[in-house]
Amino acid sequence: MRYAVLLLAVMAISCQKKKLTEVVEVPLPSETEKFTVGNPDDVKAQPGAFSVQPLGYEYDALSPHIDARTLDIHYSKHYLTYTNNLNRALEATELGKLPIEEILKKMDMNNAALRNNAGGYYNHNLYWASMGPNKSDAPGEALLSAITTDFGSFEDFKTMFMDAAERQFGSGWAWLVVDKFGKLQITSTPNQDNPLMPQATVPGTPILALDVWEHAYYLEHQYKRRKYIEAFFKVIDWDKVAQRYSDALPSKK
Ligand code: MN3
Repeated sequence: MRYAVLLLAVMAISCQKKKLTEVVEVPLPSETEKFTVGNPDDVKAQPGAFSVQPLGYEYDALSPHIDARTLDIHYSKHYLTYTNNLNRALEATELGKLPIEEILKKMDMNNAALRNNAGGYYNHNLYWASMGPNKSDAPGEALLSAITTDFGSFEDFKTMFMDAAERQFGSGWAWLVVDKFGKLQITSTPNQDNPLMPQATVPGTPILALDVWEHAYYLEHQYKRRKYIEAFFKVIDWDKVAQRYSDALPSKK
């Protein structure tokens, strides 16, 4: 009898063990699990001072250089969150009536919520508008001529920009800006800072923006940031960059 009780106890314990093992062995999502690409037009910010800027192309339009899944998550999750948090940070202030560029120029750099989210909103707007499916390989005449004057050649510019993007430590951005003299400069900034903010190392009007946060490339390229930067160069919309260059020249202001 005592033996039977002991046997039951052993069975109960082994049963318990098996159950625990089963709980641990939850199958991980399969590598081949389908990701359904969404529609960028469905992304809407909560009511507030700023709306999401239309992406201007489908999530798969930049594929294979920028993959659809990365672009979908980047736009519909990360960017939407910056937009909603910016609106929240502007509640109960008068700042929301200003254009985003003016908010950035007046930034109180100690206001972390506004700094991160106003930067995150503006930077992504320019990033989306730096890319497009109808890209040309190089800028048109006026911008190409300025690039040649200020960097030596288009290839030199490309190398310098790619290096700045690659060397930005941790999360941040690489920029092509027009400074107050109308000269082109390359710079990079940490986190969601940008060249419009007070205390920028290289202040100026951004005309080309590259997001080098890991969320911009990790699914496709993992740690290989350089591969992502090379892919970005294949989808730059140089016509739009050239238009911003023209608008940013001091003579136009
Ligand atoms: Mn980003």
